[in-house]
Amino acid sequence: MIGYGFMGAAHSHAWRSAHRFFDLPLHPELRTLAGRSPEALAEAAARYGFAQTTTRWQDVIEDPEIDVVDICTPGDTHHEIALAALRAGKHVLCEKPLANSVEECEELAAAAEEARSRGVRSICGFSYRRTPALAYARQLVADGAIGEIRQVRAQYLQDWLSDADAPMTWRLQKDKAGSGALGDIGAHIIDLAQWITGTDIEGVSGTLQTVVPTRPAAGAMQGLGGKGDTSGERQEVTVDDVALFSVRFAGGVLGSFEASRMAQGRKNAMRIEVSGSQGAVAFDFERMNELEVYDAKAPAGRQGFTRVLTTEPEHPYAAAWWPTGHGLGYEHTFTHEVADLVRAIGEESDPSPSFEEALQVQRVLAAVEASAADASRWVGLPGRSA
Ligand code: SOE
Repeated sequence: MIGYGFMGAAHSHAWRSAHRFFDLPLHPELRTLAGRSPEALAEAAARYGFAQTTTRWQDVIEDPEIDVVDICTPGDTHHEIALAALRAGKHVLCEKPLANSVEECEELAAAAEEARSRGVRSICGFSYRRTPALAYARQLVADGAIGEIRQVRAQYLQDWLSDADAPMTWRLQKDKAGSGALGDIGAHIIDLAQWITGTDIEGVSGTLQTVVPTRPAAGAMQGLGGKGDTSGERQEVTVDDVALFSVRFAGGVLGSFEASRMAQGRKNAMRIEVSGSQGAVAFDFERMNELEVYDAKAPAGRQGFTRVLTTEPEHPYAAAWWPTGHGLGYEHTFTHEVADLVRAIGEESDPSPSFEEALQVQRVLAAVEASAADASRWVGLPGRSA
């Protein structure tokens, strides 16, 4: 594994636990953790259960004992590491977004396709696909339970940047992260909307805003957010805080999307609602063990969204865990991701989302940025500037 921050912790937990809950053809062993700071690395490796550490990620690629490389670093490093891993014949799990540009993603998708012919598997970490309620929503939509899809609404709302003095982090630097709320969390809802509806987005119109243009250069990050040192230097934020965009799916269905890390009170409100001709499904990650299902055919007077608890053996992934009604958490989505990848490696099948699917997400991100850069599309009201 390369990287040991928030995602490193989530992924390690998944690698440790997947085969203890799911029947998998192979059992992972955590061999090497790579990162930059030797002290932090040693502590993380001990905590996460890795046998050894290195400050050279290339050591992981060169080690013949290593079968899988898991990339948990900022986006600007994904392209180089993933390419090297695929070329060396390692299976790859790469965090989202796959890379920081369409060109890099195209190269990675082509390399993954070539590696596939050598039996090498790759997957991009859009982990929310493995939320039981969302996997169930996809099943319902595919089974025709809501009829023909008419409209999609998606939001990913967080508030960890609401405090203007929250400190600078790599997630606020374009050269490291590629974009802001758009690529960090908007990418998740783009992937989910396409996956749940089974339809690609083919056109967008969007706008981006950086609400807080500078932040304290130093400070104590507490997971996400935290408090910056207001007595010292402030650094420029080079990404968006808020992304709003409309999309058109292939076939003409419209969708509205919002990604924000400024949405006070919304901690991890990743929401998606799909309206169809016969009903609807609606989800909010802050209530991740529930899916709201609406049946338009219900008798008049008994209509309304039904709260389905997706903790039952009938729901995707849930049977591997706890007895009826005992819910799951954020970390389980990663465990499911790893379980699916390990099964695919053992069974020689292709896991998803593939790098090709991640490339399609990147194309949507790039299209939103291109649209947002073209201010001429804004129409001012009479006497007002757009
Ligand atoms: C930060 O906004 C973040 O950690 C994202 O990078 C993750 O992809 C998401 O799962 C939680 O929020």
